[in-house]
Amino acid sequence: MQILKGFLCVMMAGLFACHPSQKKEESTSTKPNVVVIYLDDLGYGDLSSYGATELSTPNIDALAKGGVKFTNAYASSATCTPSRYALLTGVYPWKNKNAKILPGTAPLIIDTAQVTLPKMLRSQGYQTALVGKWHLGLGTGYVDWNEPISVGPNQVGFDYAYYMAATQDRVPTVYLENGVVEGLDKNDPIEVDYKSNFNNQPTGKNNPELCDMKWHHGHNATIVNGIPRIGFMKGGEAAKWKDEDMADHFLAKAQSYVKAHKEAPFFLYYAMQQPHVPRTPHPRFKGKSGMGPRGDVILEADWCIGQFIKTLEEEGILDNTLIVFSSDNGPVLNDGYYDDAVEKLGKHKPAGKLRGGKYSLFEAGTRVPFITYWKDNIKPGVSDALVCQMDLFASLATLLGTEELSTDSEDILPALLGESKTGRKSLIIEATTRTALRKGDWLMIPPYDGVTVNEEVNIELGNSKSYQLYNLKHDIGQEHNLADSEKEVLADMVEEFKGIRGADYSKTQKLELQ
Ligand code: NG6
Ligand code: CA
Repeated sequence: MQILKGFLCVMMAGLFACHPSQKKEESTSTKPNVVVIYLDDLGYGDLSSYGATELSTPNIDALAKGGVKFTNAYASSATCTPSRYALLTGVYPWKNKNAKILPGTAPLIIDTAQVTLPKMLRSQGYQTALVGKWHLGLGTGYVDWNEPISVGPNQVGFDYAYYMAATQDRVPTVYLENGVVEGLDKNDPIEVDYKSNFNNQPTGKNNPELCDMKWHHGHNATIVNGIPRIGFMKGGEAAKWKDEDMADHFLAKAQSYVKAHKEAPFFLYYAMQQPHVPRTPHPRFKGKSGMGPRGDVILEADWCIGQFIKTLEEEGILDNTLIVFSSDNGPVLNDGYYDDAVEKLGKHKPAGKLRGGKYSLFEAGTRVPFITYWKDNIKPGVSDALVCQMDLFASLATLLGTEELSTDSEDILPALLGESKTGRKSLIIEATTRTALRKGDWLMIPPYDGVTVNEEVNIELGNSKSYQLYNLKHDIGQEHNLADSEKEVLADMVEEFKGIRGADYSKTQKLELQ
């Protein structure tokens, strides 16, 4: 169909104007490379291009200035695994009961038969790669870290994958390349367990004197590089990563990948680890933000992005590369370690004007920086179109002229290219299995019985025993619940929510609409 449309456009050129995104097909002789730069726990207010005054992020700001900066863009969830699941599959994460924060030993949660973003791109002639954080599970049950691991990223669409299994704060603290632990000494095998310790090895809980970084909550098991982690790990000494080098390490892998694959179109999912805990800036960045390690690693990430873009430029491929920048969920300060993130915050507001943070159904949980950049191909500007990371799948499929796929992903290509300010009409957002509906300017949160504040991280979760309804256009800080005064809007949204959530809707409801 798309090919036919393209053909007609060529035939009728000069007579009728084509739809702008169809014109794009003809004007771009080759398929653009696609790079998704995905940060971990970066908040809506953490970039100078998004209003931060206490931190300067010039390299990301340059993308925002030369591309489209979105102000109403969402990760599908307020935590990592579900957001990444949605990004890569185009499917709402609450449809998969396993799409929740995973331990390092969890099995792969993407079905190997499922269509995925990298598989779709591969079918269009792309080479596909992951560099960075995975956190979508590996293997089918028990994982032997000393043998090649199948299944993982390579079985769901990535030709090449260089990654950490879960998070920096979870064991195993090693890099994997295409399912094989890098640098492993076979005489020092790795064992990982999330329930019990190995032979009374030191832990954060029992041996605080061995920790260079102090844990606040969780994070009290095996100590690696002076940092207590989640989970127990034994062996694998030679393979362990150096936390302070991680940013440089992933950058070098991303750079060498693009240099080696620049001849054919490539898709690179560059999943950076900052500013997730433990925050371990390279010494070059230590103390540079005046805000402690959280600020320092944001500056480090910005520098890495600058270096990466320089590589695209030097290789002569920047103008044929579509870059999408975003974050997997909103910000958190104390996520389990004492690292001065709270104490040295000063006037900085990681969530900007938004309420809540990571783990929250309030806006700061899921509304994140989102930038599209494609030199000379995207009309720069600021867009308030409602978009979700999950929509990249259908939008890129349209860009490449393939058949539409039946997923939750919506084609918002004209918005992503800066040609239109129209995005989605509505979106379900999720925070640790609780869901809410965004529609137009409105956000409706159904009643949830749970605690209203997660005291450990000091973040409001968005729970209330009553319905909440906010007009985000006039009340971005979600201070005024209009559920009582805007009954029609509420009823309409509850109806739509029921339709989308189906049977799950009743399970999550504690109170009926009055
Ligand atoms: C939580 C961890 C938190 C972080 C998060 C995952 C504790 C107490 N907290 O369980 O530190 O690792 O999981 O973050 O262990 S995410 O960005 O990958 O979703
Ligand atoms: Ca995250």
